[in-house]
Amino acid sequence: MDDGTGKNAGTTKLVEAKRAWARDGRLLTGTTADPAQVRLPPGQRLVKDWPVLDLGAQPSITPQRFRLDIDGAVHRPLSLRLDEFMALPQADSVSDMHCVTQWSRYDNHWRGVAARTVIEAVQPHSDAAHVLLHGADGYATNLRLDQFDQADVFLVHSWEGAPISAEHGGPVRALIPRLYLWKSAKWINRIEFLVRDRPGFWERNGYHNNADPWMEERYG
Ligand SMILES: Nc1nc2c(c(=O)[nH]1)N[C@H]1C(S)=C(S)[C@@H](COP(=O)(O)O)O[C@H]1N2
Ligand SMILES: [Mo]
Repeated sequence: MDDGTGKNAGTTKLVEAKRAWARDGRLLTGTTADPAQVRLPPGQRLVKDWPVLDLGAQPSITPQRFRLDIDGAVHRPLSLRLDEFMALPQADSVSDMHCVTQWSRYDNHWRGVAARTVIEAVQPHSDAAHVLLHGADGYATNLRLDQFDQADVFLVHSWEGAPISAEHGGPVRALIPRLYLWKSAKWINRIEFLVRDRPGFWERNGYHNNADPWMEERYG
C-alpha cells in the first residue's frame, strides 16, 4: 500500500475519497484555537463511542506473533516480544482523542509504556530528530522526535481497563493525544528513529505533516 493504492477496491475508493477531501479542503473551518483555553479543537464534535478507522486490513496479532522493533538512529536498538514489552515500566494516563474525520472523545483511560521510557532505553543518536511509527498492516505515520518525546505519549495496551481490541490496534498501539489520531499507529510493530523526516501513508496522500488539531492541520 506504499503508493496509496491500497489492498482492495474498497480501500482504493476510500483513499481516493480522502485524497479528494484533502484537495477540496473539506471539513476546514478556517479557525484555530489555543489548547490551553479551548478543549474541543475547531471543527470537531464530541462522541461517546469510539469509531474504528483504518485501511481495512486489520491484522490479527497474537501474543506469539507480536514483535516491536525500535531501531534506526539509536545506540541500543531493541526487538521486544510481548512479554518483554509488558515487563517495561507501566503507567496510567487519561487523555482526549481527536480524529481528522471530526470526532473527538474525552477522558480516555489508557495503560501502557511511556514513549519516554522507550526513548531512554534505546538512546537516540544526537542527530535523531524524527520517528516513523509502523503498523503490522503496512501503515506508517511520521512525527518529530520532540512530539513523540512528550509525557502524554504512550504505547498503550489497555483502554478503559480492558485490553485494546484488535480493531482498535491491539495488542499494542501508539497514542499521541495532542495530534490527530492518524498519527497514532495501530498494531505498532516498529518505531524507526530518523535523522531526516520521512512522510507516512496519509502524509503522502494529502494529509498535513504536523497534524495539530488546534491549528486545524488536516491537510498538507
Ligand atoms: N496500523 C494502522 N494504524 C492506523 C491506521 C491504519 O490504517 N493502520 N489508521 C489511522 C487513522 S486514519 C485513524 S483515524 C486512527 C483510527 O483509530 P481507531 O480505529 O482506533 O479509532 O488510526 C490510525 N492508525
Ligand atoms: Mo483517519
